[in-house]
Amino acid sequence: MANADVVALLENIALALELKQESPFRIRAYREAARNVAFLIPDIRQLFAEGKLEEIPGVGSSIAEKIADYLTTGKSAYLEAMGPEAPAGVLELTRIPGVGPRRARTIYDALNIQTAAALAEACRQGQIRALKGLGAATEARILQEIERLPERSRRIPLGVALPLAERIVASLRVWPGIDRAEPAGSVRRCMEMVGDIDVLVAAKDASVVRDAVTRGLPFAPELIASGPTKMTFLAPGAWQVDVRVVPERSWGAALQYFTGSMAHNIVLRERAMARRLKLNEYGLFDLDTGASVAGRTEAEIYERLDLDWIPPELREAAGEIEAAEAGRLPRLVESSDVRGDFHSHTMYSDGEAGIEAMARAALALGYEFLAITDHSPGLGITHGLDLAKLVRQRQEIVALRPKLAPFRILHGIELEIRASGELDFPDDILAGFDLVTASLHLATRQGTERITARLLAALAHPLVGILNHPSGRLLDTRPAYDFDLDQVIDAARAHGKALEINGSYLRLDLPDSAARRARDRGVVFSLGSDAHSIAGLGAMRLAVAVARRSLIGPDQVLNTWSADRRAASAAIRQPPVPGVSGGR
Ligand code: DGT
Ligand code: CA
Ligand code: CA
Ligand code: ZN
Repeated sequence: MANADVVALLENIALALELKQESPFRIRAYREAARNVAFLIPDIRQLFAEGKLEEIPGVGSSIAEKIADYLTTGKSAYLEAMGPEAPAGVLELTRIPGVGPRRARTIYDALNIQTAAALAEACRQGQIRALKGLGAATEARILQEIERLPERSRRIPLGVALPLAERIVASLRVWPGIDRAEPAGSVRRCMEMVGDIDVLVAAKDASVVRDAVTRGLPFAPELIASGPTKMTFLAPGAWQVDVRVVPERSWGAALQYFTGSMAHNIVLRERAMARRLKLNEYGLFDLDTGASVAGRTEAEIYERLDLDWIPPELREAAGEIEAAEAGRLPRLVESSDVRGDFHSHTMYSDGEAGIEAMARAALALGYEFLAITDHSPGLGITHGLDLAKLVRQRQEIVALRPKLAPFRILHGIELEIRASGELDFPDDILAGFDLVTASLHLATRQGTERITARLLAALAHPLVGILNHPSGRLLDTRPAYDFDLDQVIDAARAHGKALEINGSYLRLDLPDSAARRARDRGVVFSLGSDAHSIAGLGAMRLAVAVARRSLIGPDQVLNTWSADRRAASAAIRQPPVPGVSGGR
């Protein structure tokens, strides 16, 4: 598996750089590239052959060069030049959330532990708490994370599963003899992590579908099982795909059934029984006569059960059926409501594209505006905007505006909330931005009170409008920091500030459960792609998906508001600061 080997190479380089205490910016770049390669759909050797390595998100010319060297020679001159490689065991241990390279090294050096299983055993015996810089609480957390490892590695992030599912159905739809193809299961429900990718196909003949799967996909699938109504294959990345074949007349019933969730379906089946009807994947039938009463479309099934059609994102038996019965399902925000993006990066910090390219890409998406929010310097010396870069960026944006009008480029900033709770720029500089968004990336283990206080201080600051990725969790790899969500929600509400729903497929933050809580308390949200490249702007749809699962309607989403309404909001409007003239 070339992709997995390249992931290991990039992780090894990151680890070597980290042990040498190199620039955090470079280390992070390798780590992000490794993650993106891990989630890559095509075979990386093919991309290399086509000269397309730099199209992988997070892979610039310098990382592409290292990958090319490795794919050509089977080894890495760059890695070898850094001296003897860290033992494989150290890298293995760093895969455990909460175990960084330093800790891995300490544990390896002291106890010669090289595997997660051996580390779990050492935790149980209380050997880890005795090591320098660790302790009983850390030991317990490490053990807990190791126990959750098998479950983690099996599931697929939505940001990988959704585009993959869509590529598959797009290829199947155009195959002769295939009438319809749609994603189903948890992908269609937009769960943040999915177990596998379910695809439903309507065709007269299952052998046609088998041909389409083996010959019509943009990659070579590894067929695991193939029967008359169901096929299972692995896509590159070893992601499992289930394809089910149904006749056209059962399409709606099958789509409803295979979308789930199981809990939602059970309630629906009981509802059918109460009406002397039987619901299954073939249709909705009269119990007495056996006659079919619905099944071609999903809508007619819900209608026949006296329900409004329920958006798939809500089908979790969590109150949606009662709401559909009462005609009270809320209108959910849609991608087409979104007028712009509040979170994006350019080459001025760690993005890959320039301002104009990003803005033109946003324009091509039909947006009215794009906020450029590069990092403030606190995240790493070479990384963020120093004052000189800030001035150049402002000049470039001001010069671009007339070229792109009426499209609007907002000069924003992703401002670090420092470990002390101070913000990374003084007020007179902040006052010059069109939009100030604040993030907490550093010192994330201070404990509930201090972390919460830092978040509250940022929300209370009159010049800060949006709190980015408020929980700090990384999907499947790092838990949220320890903070008081309810206090953050209340503060956002009280100050009229927005909480972000960050669509980066590595984050999805706020997560749906937390966003739902904030939604119920009337908070306004900003949706952000956190794009670091042109393609990254596409992550907006994941933010929309999380918002929909959280029952959020357009009225609670800043991105859907008119320019006048946006400008009047405390999340964007800059109150005048005495003695300072704003840059707008
Ligand atoms: P996942 O894959 O674990 O993220 O979750 P799902 O919901 O996609 O589950 P999956 O792939 O096992 O099945 C897809 C849908 O098919 C599921 O949501 C409901 C339906 N389904 C599958 N097996 C059964 C079953 O035995 N009974 C019922 N009622 N529904 C089923
Ligand atoms: Ca599934
Ligand atoms: Ca499945
Ligand atoms: Zn960002």
